[in-house]
Amino acid sequence: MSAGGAGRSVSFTHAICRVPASSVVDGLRAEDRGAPDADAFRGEHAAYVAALEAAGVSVTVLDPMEDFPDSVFVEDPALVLDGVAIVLRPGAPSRAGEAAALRPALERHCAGVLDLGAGFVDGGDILCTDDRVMVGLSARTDREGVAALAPLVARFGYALQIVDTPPEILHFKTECGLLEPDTVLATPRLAATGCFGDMRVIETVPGEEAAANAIAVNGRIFLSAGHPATAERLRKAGFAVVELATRQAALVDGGLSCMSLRYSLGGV
Ligand code: CIR
Repeated sequence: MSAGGAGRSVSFTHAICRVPASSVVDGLRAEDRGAPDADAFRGEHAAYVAALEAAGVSVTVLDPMEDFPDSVFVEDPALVLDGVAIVLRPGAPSRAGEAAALRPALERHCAGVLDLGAGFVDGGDILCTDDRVMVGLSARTDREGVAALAPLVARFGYALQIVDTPPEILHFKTECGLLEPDTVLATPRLAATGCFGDMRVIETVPGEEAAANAIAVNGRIFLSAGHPATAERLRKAGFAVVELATRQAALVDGGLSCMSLRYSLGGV
């Protein structure tokens, strides 16, 4: 039997994605290693959408938004819990408008829409288990935002845990991803902080830290391609690994979790 389990943190009926805009060449990045190629990015994105569909997810693919170079990273302006969207307040000024721009789609496709009232929170700083919402404080997510988020997640029966993201990491989930409701993949650096408590932690293999931003979807683990030793480690642990190219997304500090809002309708 393969690992993967079931539960609201790893089982999804629906997802929302957005096609990369041509303006993604101007996407934010901590270090300039060259601009992504927009056509190649769209190719990687199409393969990502196809992988979600192959895992049984019904995917809504939104049109590109040229005004927002980073809008392909649809995870950051919203969080969906039990089918209900929470419109967040992204911490990068160039991304703030993505939240309002995404709202109509959330109204159309989710079971309800709530709003974060204050502060800043990026979805990339949020990792949900079945019973806990872990939020990493970062350059994009502040205490005021987390305080505003706390009563919203409580409505859905989640406890909220605040985590200090190491300062050199963009988002908390840049260096971790949920594999099963009680198991994470994490870099040794993030695991060493002790933030995962009694969860089972599988570490990325040294030199393959960029593999950490994996996602679990209906019994499959989507893993960034080009990290063979970590893929092997996961397969040996019983996970069904699907490797997906993220070369273009990585040039603008993006990965697998960022490119979809995954959720369930109808009480999975
Ligand atoms: C940014 O800096 O906001 C984008 N270039 C990358 C966002 C990646 N999102 C994520 O990790 N959730």
